[in-house]
Amino acid sequence: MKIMIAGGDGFCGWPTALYFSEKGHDVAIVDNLIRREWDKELGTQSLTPIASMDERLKAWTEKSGKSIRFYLGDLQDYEFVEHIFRDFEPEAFVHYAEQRSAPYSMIDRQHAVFTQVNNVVGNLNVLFAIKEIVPDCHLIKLGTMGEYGTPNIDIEEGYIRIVHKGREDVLPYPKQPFSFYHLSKVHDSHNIMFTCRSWGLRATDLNQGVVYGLWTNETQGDERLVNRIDYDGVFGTALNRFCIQAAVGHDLTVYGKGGQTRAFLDIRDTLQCVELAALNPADRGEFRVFNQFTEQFSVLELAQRVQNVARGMGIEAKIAHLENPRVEKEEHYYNAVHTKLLDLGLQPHLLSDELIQGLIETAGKYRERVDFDVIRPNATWR
Ligand code: NAD
Ligand code: USQ
Repeated sequence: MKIMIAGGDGFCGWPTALYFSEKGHDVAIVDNLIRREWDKELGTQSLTPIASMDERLKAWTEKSGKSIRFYLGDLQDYEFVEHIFRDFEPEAFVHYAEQRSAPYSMIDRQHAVFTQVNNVVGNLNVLFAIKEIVPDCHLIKLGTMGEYGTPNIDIEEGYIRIVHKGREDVLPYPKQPFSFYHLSKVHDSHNIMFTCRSWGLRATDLNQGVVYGLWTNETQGDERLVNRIDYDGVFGTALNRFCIQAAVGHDLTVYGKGGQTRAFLDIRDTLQCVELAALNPADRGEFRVFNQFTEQFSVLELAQRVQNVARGMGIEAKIAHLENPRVEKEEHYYNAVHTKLLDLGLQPHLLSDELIQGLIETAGKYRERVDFDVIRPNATWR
């Protein structure tokens, strides 16, 4: 399959590109490398040192004998988007290329506007390019479980059957997103749904939970292929952050009570889910929604789990309940359906103590790269 991975320099995109390439697909990466600029803006860096895109691709060819094409450019630039679609003619377009940090989108007006313009305009350009150039191409779009918020009823996969005043319909599930970033994903979902209905495009919206882990088969064994992993207060995410904090002797930063429950998955399952979506495409005109996660945890549960594993390694990690910088429920009902990917054959890697220990060990190896000053959250929702 000819598959284009937009955002292929990022945390999910890089291992996805290698995974598909290893399986023999014809892979092209699209990225404007802006994620590396956001690191500079925030005065932080990936815990792991990451090679330049040129070095990464050279190392992959040396290791695998396979090559991956790279298109450097911004999805907000329609001339560029038109060019890559005409040149590569993808059968599937995996769209990871967005500003994905909720705290980044909440820094100030400028960051909120940037996030929504970058994400919504980039996605719209992709939709127009598919319509004009490769109408049969399957759009596999990364959405987020955070589009739904935390309603006091079960979360369904994209749609809910509603009976109202004696009439019945299946409607898009209500959205109560957590941040301007999460809102950008809702806007994307609406635009994609509209174009499936109006233009007959085929699309799968993968409402992904928080991704943890680092290692995948293809990113191991050569320093130049190592994936990025974020630990800072803006791009770092809950479980990975806690493991890195434990390794370097920082308190585990639980926000508020820590009863916030979210959906989680291992990065190896991200690759599996995207592959399952690609191998089982949506029909023309279909806007398909999968909830992409394997388990639910509260933030405090995860911190306690990391604390226990660390203790077994001789590390005493303290849990600090910081004042919550976000506006979110700290105790709430949460039960999200996630059967569609399992039905397609997903074999989950459930969270294990070994994985947590592995992350703590990796963080220990790179501990001199950790800057304590960027760990605490500073973007506030209020
Ligand atoms: P990331 O920031 O590591 O990677 C995103 C990549 O997209 C970066 O390499 C960046 O340079 C590129 N990019 C951003 N805007 C671009 C543009 N306009 N044009 C071209 N390239 C652009 O993010 P990630 O963690 O790999 O997340 C990938 C996707 O998955 C995002 O859409 C995110 O919303 C979604 N997601 C991530 C998680 C998670 O826990 N990491 C969870 C759920 C959903
Ligand atoms: N949290 C803490 N301590 C921390 C970091 C986070 O208590 O040190 C809490 C947050 O308050 C929140 C929860 O953990 O309640 C999750 O926060 P997060 O930073 O791990 O993840 P989030 O902001 O939700 O965003 C991440 C990705 C985003 C993706 C989303 C999936 O950055 O791209 O869309 O996970 S979801 O959460 O399902 O929306």
